Amino acid sequence: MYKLTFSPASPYVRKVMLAAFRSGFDKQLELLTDDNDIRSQNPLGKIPIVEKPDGDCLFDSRVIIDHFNREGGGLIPTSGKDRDIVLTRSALAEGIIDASLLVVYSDRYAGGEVPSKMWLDLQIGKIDKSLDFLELDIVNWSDPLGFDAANIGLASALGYLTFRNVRDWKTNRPNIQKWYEDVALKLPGFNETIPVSP
Ligand SMILES: N[C@@H](CCC(=O)N[C@@H](CS)C(=O)NCC(=O)O)C(=O)O
Repeated sequence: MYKLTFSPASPYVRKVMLAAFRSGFDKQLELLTDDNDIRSQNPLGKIPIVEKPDGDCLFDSRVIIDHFNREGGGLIPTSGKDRDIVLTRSALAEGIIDASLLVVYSDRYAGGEVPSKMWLDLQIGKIDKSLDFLELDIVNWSDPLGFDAANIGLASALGYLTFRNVRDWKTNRPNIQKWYEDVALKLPGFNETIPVSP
């Protein structure tokens, strides 16, 4: 079995779980909810971490997804332009998640102070520009692998924006909305991984 540090709110954990569904690892995934030895394996203190059946630990979400892809396939093309495209789109989705988390953390870790508006504006600006870019680009996201790592990353990013109420990404973005509705219906594991508060 693969052991995964689980949090039902984490968009990075969600990415890993969706990748597990896509590459056939979901049946081999044991979800660990309590603090445990595996967490101490990442000195950065971040989740997700996966312990493989051989006892080795992997972090972060990109590394875990790369592992699932090598062992199960279906997430990242092996070579060529398609690989570059999927990895670049995945990086964009990851950047939206990173900026969203920084917005959430700027409040959570402000220690009672008012979070820096300059910092929040910087992060929100990254999210908005990415969404505007995607509204035009998403129509090109043909997906020969069927829900690759980029699609999974974006599904997780948009779900998190809504869950934490970071940004309204739907208004005036019909192309993203249409893509998301399709993903919500067809992406394996989508419903099982909808974020909830722990
Ligand atoms: N780049 C990492 C980011 C992971 C991350 O930031 N996870 C959050 C949970 S959603 C976390 O553990 N935060 C605690 C912290 O930053 O100390 C990945 O892709 O796995």
